[in-house]
Amino acid sequence: MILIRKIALAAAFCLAVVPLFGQGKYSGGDGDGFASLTRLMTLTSGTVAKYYGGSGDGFSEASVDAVWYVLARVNLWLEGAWLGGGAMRTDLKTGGSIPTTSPYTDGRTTDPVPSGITDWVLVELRGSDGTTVRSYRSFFLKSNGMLVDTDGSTMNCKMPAVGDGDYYIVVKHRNHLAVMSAEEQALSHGDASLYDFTIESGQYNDASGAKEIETGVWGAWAGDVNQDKVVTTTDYTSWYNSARLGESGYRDTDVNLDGVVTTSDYTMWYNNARLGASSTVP
Ligand SMILES: [Ca+2]
Ligand SMILES: [Ca+2]
Repeated sequence: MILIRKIALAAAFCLAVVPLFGQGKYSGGDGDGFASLTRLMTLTSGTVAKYYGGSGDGFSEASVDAVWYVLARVNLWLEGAWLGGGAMRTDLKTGGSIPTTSPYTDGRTTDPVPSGITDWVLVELRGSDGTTVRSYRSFFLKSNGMLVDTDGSTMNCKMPAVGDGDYYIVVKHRNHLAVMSAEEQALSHGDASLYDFTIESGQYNDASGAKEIETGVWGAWAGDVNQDKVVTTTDYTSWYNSARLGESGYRDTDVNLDGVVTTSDYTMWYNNARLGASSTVP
C-alpha cells in the first residue's frame, strides 16, 4: 500500500513538475517528493537552474543541464602595443607567437589564433565588494581595442557560471597593470552594451589606474612584467636578464609586444616606473 502511494505521488509529482521545468535531469529519489524546492532563477534558453533540498524522501539531486552566463562587451588599449590611429600591434600574431592555449589560469584553448589579434587577456567579473571574483575567462584583444571571443569576431564575451546582475569588469594582461570599471555594470545574458576603457580616465575605478597614452586616449599601464601590481626594478631585472639573452617570441619581458626584447621595452618600463605606476585594482 505504501509502495502504491509512493508511485502515485511520484507520478503526480512528475506530471506537475516536469512540464514546468523543461529539459533536465532528475535522479536519485524514492518517489515522495522534495522536502523543499528552491528555484534560483527563471529557466529560459541559455540559463540554468538547480533544484535541491531533498531530505531523502524525494530526489536527492535534480539539475538542469543548460548554460549559465552573462555577456560583456569591452574596449581597451594596451599602452605597450599602442601604435596610434586607433590600432595596436599584431606582431605576436603575425610572428606566430601567440599560444593556442591562454597564458591565464583558465587555460582556454583555440586553434588557430585568428587574425588581427594583439594578445590574450583575462576578464574577471567581481561582486559589489570589488574583490570577490565571480567569473573569469580568457578572451582575445583585437588590434582595434575590442575584446572578442576565440573566433576573433564575436564581441559579446560570454562569462560563465553567473546570472544576470551587477558586476565590476576587470581586464588583466600579462605585462600590464589590470584595469577595473568605475562602477558595477548591469550584465545579462542578452546583448551587452559596450564598456569603453579608452575614452576617459573616469571609466576606471581610480583615475590613476588609467594611462593617457595619447592626448584624450586612455589605456592600461605597461611594464608590470612580474604581475605584482607595481612597475618597479624587479620588472627591470626580468627585462635585463631576458634582453641579455636576446630573447624573442612570446615573452612577458616584451613590454611593447613586438616580439623581441630590446631597449624599446626598457624605455617603456622606465617611463612608467619613474612615475610610480601601480595598480588601482584591489
Ligand atoms: Ca611588477
Ligand atoms: Ca619588444
